[in-house]
Amino acid sequence: MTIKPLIILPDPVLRQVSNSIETVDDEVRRLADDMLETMYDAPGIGLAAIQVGVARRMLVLDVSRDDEDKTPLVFINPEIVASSDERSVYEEGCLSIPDYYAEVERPAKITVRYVDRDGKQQEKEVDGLLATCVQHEIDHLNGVLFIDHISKLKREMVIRKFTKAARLRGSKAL
Ligand code: GNR
Ligand code: NI
Repeated sequence: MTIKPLIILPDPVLRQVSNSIETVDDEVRRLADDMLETMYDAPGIGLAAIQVGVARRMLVLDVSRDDEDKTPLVFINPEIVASSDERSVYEEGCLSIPDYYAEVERPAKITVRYVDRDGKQQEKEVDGLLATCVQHEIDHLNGVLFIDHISKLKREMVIRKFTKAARLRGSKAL
């Protein structure tokens, strides 16, 4: 297993729309394992393939608490097939936008249809932090970031700050 480098804002790769996965083969399962290792190392509670530069529709999640057993989840070609009218607000962060957090409102409960790592179609109703996280990750598969759900002023401030930081990194030839 391999920890892969994370793609950071404002890298345009994060705006790519990812491609559906035709068959769940060993290569796809290896990518899932690498993504889980990368997510646990970060540490984070979710990761979309595009965050490690792979434009394929797969995400991994683990929202278990530190005092609970690990619960790694792999969703391939996930689709939201139902959303509650009830909303919930969470303070979100993103491994591709390090150290920036903001409140985002999303449906509190969703039903997600996906293919699992054995290639079997599944459907799951999720709520709480897991529902927020699945929606955050599916956004990534569509080139959408959580800062797209906050005010334009805040979003432009964040993008400006990360663009400046990327320029500095470049000039130091790291
Ligand atoms: O680690 C993460 N934490 C988080 C917290 C609240 C809402 C969403 C997330 S996802 C994030 C990891 C990440 O960037 N996934 O794309
Ligand atoms: Ni993210």
